Amino acid sequence: MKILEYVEAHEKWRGECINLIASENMSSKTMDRAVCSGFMHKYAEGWPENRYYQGCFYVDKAELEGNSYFYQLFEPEYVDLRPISGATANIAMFFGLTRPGDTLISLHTSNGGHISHAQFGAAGLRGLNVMTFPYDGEEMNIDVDKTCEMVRKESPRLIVFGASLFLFPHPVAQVKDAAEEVGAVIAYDAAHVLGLIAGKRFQDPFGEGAKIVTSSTHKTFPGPQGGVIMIRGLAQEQAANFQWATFPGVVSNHHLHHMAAKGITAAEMLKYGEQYAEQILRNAKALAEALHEEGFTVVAEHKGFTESHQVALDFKEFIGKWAAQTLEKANIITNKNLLPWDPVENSDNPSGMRLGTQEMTRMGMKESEMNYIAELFRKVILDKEDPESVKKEVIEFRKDYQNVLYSFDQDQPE
Ligand code: DSN
Repeated sequence: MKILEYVEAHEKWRGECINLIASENMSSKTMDRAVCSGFMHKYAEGWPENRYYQGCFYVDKAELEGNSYFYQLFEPEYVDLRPISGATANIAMFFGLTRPGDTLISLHTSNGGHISHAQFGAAGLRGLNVMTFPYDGEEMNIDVDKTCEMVRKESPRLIVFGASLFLFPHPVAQVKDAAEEVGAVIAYDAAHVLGLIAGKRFQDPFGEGAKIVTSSTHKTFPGPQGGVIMIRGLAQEQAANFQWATFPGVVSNHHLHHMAAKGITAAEMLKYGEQYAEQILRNAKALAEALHEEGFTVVAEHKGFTESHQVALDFKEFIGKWAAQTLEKANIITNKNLLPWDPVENSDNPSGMRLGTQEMTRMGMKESEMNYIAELFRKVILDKEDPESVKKEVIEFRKDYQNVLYSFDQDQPE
């Protein structure tokens, strides 16, 4: 049996890599302790202090305390840490708030929308009629006027903001009036930007008009793989349907170890979130500017490239796959990405690449390190240097960034 060897080899290799996948992060040792704990293999169906199983005395305390940190960070009226992924949270939302045949407006996957919002994903499985936001590729954002027109004409049940390619805040506040006129509920999938919202450095979805925020918990919010649902201002009947849809609808037993870890991460974000989010954004700007200086086409130059953790590169030819694979040989981990102007049939080999600074920021990198990373990109992609020789530089460089910052680890002895 070699599985443990593979796990250990993976940890060693990825610890020697520059990771720029925008949907990943590193957990603190404090959080790891909760994940690899006795909570992992126990049952607690139901609500804290109202369970279907005995033996939940400490689980209840952990869940209530974890919830309290989410209340402090995001100020919802109700929080539920039980969804086991962001997609599960979205499925609960679709079952709780819509019926088959209802119309949903969400972002097309070509424009960076998430698969769970798509006709071919969870929304379609619920039988929804999925319409997609009119999108402005130049602005890399939803077209407000055309969207308001669409909302007034189509009377959707649900409008879902949020994206996987997410450079700029979405126009939640600008669409709110049109949504209210037709009785549509605004939801916001914060998966990519939950940590930035926790750090008060992105938009405020509830303040701008969303009544539901769903999210995964392991991207800019550096928790365990998992999901969360929060609601504020939803009608009582809708809120009750929604809670039912979560449990017993799409979750039977939630993953107690991940629930505890989400709470620990929220406590870390209460203490360090603002500093962390600020540095993520500074690093994203610095990386975008440095890549531009090195000769790359960075998307949305006229808008300052980015206001999130992400940077998008446009190679101007269909080399996204080659670029990602070649960078991997140099121990630089990225993902190819479809850009709004790419033909959908090129999704396997698009012209773009999406980068995220959240993980390397958590490992202690700042603006000067972003400049160095841009140089490495130039060597591998533009100068076509041997990736194996760049890899040696990356391994050496990465040795100085091995501790998880903005976390309780820094408060504790090794
Ligand atoms: N597919 C993930 C991403 O990388 O953005 C979101 O679930």
